[in-house]
Amino acid sequence: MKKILFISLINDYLTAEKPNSPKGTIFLRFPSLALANIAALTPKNYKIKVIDEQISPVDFNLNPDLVAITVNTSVSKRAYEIGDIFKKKGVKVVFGGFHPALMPKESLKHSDAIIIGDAEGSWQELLNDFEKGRLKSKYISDQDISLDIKTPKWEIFKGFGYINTNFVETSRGCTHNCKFCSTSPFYNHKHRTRPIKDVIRDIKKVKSFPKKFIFFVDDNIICDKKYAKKLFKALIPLKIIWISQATTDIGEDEELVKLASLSGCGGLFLGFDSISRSNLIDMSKNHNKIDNYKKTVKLLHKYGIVIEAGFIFGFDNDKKENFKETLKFLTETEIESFLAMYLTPIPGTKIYDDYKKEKRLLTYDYSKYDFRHNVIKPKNMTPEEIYNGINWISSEFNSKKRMAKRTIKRFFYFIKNPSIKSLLQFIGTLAINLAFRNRIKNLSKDGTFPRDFRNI
Ligand code: B12
Repeated sequence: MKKILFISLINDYLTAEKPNSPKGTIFLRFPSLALANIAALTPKNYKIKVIDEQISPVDFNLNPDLVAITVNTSVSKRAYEIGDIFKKKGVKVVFGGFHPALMPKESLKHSDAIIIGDAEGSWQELLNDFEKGRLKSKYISDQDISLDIKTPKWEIFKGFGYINTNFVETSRGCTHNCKFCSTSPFYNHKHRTRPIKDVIRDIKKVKSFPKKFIFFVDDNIICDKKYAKKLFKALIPLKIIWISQATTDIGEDEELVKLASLSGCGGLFLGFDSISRSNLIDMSKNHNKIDNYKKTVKLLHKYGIVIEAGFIFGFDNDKKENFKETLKFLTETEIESFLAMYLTPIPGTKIYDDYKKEKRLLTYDYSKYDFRHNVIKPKNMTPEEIYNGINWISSEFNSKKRMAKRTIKRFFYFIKNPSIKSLLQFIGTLAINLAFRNRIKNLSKDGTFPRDFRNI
């Protein structure tokens, strides 16, 4: 029986939480759905062993026949190290995920084969070739095939102690073309949806408690609004509570928001990204209409949906003043949670090429390309100013006073509208706010939240 070693890695930022082990770190550990999917595609005559470096480091004394690693940009450096060591030992190494697809040449220097795109459709072919000793260097999956996905094999993570493995996909990709996003080029700017009956099948098979709580990992769950409405209608009888990610144009369609809420949507991560129109135009983020931002938040709140707002800083039109204006927007709209990220040109995207050409990249160390380090020279700020600005806005938003106000508001919402969903929203808001505060408290002592640009 051939042995395959599946590996999922952890980026520098998350690893940084380990040594001091702030309370709650365990809640931030999530399993790799990619590996659970690939395991479901692997024939029974293979023995699978899984290592997740969030839990234990790779054991190089293991002697697998094949090593398969899922690789995003910020973990690519570690993937290369591991690939090199196993290759030296004569073990075949395969990479899949965003980074090898976007940077194939570089990735192949540290692996024997890469899969570009979905594992579905290519993994079986790769294993056949491997058995015959004829591994090709590239396997490219067809982005036009329907999303006929098997139920993920969550059993491979037995004993790993993840709090929640209730991850389900309803679609892949996104048709928008925001210049800084790597999802769009990875999926050839296409969006594919799964048959709704398969989504329901997978929801019914999730393993973690509470089984009614689902994370839809789609990049943009409302990318195809017609499909989303059909899906939400079909979810209503299941009485689940779910969270996901969506674009801000959800606020332009009240019926969609209402159906999302009725189907159990408790919270959405929304990429507002900037409150500067010129930044959004520069980044081709045309679906974000600043004039509608407040209306969108109001509408989601009307239907009891909690918001995590994602904002990116470092765009060419960003000035120091943007931090204050953004905080004003967050305060006025009473958004529950906020994530500030550094503009990060992901290798393999157009914006990366532009920054490289303009000599505005401060480092080529991809472990810093995790949206938590500043890796660019901003146009209208110094690296120090952007660092201080992100620290300031994160600390202000997570001040004791603001945090208390937000959680008390959710508590009264729960009292007025008692339900499991509103209770979970209250607990969720409290937990996410405490987690952010905890990070700031624990990590800012050595300047690690957000990571000090001087460390790079
Ligand atoms: C869930 C999620 C997380 C979870 C991760 C859980 C985990 N252990 O994997 C959490 C919240 C922890 C997380 C953290 C981060 N994330 Co995240 N995350 C996602 C999200 C929303 C879904 C990922 C997912 O499960 N997709 C479904 C699976 C099935 O798809 P997949 O992983 O792409 O795998 C398919 C193919 O790529 C391929 N494949 C993948 N790996 C392999 C390996 C082999 C061997 C083979 C054959 C095939 C193969 O086959 C799979 C299909 O079956 C995506 C957005 C998205 N929709 O993709 C962002 C995304 C992956 N995350 C991203 C980022 C930036 C991060 C963070 C750096 C954020 C941060 N600042 O901390 C960290 C990095 C975490 C790390 N491991 O180091 C970016 C990655 C960009 C990039 N180019 O690297 C994405 C694309 C978001 C975005 N739009 O920018 N994330």
